[in-house]
Amino acid sequence: MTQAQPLSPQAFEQALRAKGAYYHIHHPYHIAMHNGRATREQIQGWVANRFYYQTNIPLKDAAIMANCPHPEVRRKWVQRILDHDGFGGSEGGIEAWLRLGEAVGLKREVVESEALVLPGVRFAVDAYVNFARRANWQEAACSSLTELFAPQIHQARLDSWPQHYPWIEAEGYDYFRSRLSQANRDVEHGLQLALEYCDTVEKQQRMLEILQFKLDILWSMLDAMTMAYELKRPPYHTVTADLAWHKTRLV
Ligand code: AHQ
Repeated sequence: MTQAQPLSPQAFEQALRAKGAYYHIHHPYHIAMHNGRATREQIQGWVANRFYYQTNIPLKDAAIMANCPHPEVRRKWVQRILDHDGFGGSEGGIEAWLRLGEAVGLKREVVESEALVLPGVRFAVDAYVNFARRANWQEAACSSLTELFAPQIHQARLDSWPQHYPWIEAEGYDYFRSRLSQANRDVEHGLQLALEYCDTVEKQQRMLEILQFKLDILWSMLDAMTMAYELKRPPYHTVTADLAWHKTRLV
């Protein structure tokens, strides 16, 4: 039996891109938002829950930097933290997301409180941050490659939401616009790292599994939101109408 050979960089890139079939753009929650079938509560719930994902991206990226011994990589990677936290005169993506919250009718303090963050969303996001803390920096860096598919989803929102949801204030869309260029820049670096690092069959197969793990994170977040905001079955709904789940980071 001949030892399987690793895919060429071009073929491995195609294998990574083929994972786009599982991107959360295909999730029914996203399709409903795109087609104008989402209610105000479902949009608000999505914005309030995705805030937890956004605020954890800099923690994830800082964990990668903490594990990466190469200044030339860190010099590029640090930009991701600045994109979200802001720097100099630039407000950053987290502030832009809070403005998206206000644009969909949520008070800043309600979004910042994380009181609306569903347990399933918190678990999925925390799994991403904890993976970045424990995996080697190359694997953690390449887990961001779901962004191969992100420009399409941001553009889709910009193309469809304004006509479907005239009640959303236009300032709220700044975040999606900012990601169109930032995601493309991120992907260029992430893909270069992945194609350099994944030079064996084992590394290539493991990286495809890692990308599927990240796709599962994004899909599972929307599953939790579906239960709460579409099926009206938030955690403990048979016990109380209160937001009874835990709301703090415990480790
Ligand atoms: O707004 C998003 C973002 O800042 C990032 C960072 C990147 C990562 O490091 O994993 N992934 C990501 C994503 C963002 N937005 C998501 C969306 O649907 O709006 C897409 C998501 C991604 O594809 O991973």
